[in-house]
Amino acid sequence: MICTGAPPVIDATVFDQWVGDTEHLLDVYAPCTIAIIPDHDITVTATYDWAISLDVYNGTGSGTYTEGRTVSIAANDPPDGDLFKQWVGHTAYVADPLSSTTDVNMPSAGVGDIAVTATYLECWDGDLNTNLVVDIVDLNMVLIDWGKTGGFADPRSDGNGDGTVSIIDLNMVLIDWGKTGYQP
Ligand SMILES: [Ca+2]
Ligand SMILES: [Ca+2]
Repeated sequence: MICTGAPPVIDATVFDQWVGDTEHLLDVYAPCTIAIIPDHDITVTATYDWAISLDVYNGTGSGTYTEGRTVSIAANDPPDGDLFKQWVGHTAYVADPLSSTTDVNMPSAGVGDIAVTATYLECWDGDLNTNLVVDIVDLNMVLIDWGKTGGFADPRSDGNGDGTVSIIDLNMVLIDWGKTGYQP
């Protein structure tokens, strides 16, 4: 096992990759990696490059990377009933903004830090059972639990989550009555 030492004392640098006799290394991009030592001397050198930070909101892949690196990102699972919609933010560097798992191609250092956010398609507020239609089923959920402050037949009947099934939850259903699909 070999590991990089401290990076050069220059602001905003980060480990880039090993160079030299790297055919003996398990992973040239890992700051700590396994070296398979052959029957002769080998030399490897840790190199550093400008650091660019990538912030991934509602997903994984955040970190500090060197320019030009390809970084895998993945959106978190959407809340119940919702659907992944798209990445927003610095999408010029996202390989496929419409895919929940894709790559970010880190820009040149001159661009600076970048950020992307996963967004979701949300059901209508009144679609309490998240089946993509606001109808009598949602209304009945409210009526069955009407006035309760717990022990709900279906906790989703408390649409606004304030602990009581009341006129507020009923209105959520009535305002969205008849709507289908996801919110635009
Ligand atoms: Ca529904
Ligand atoms: Ca409520």
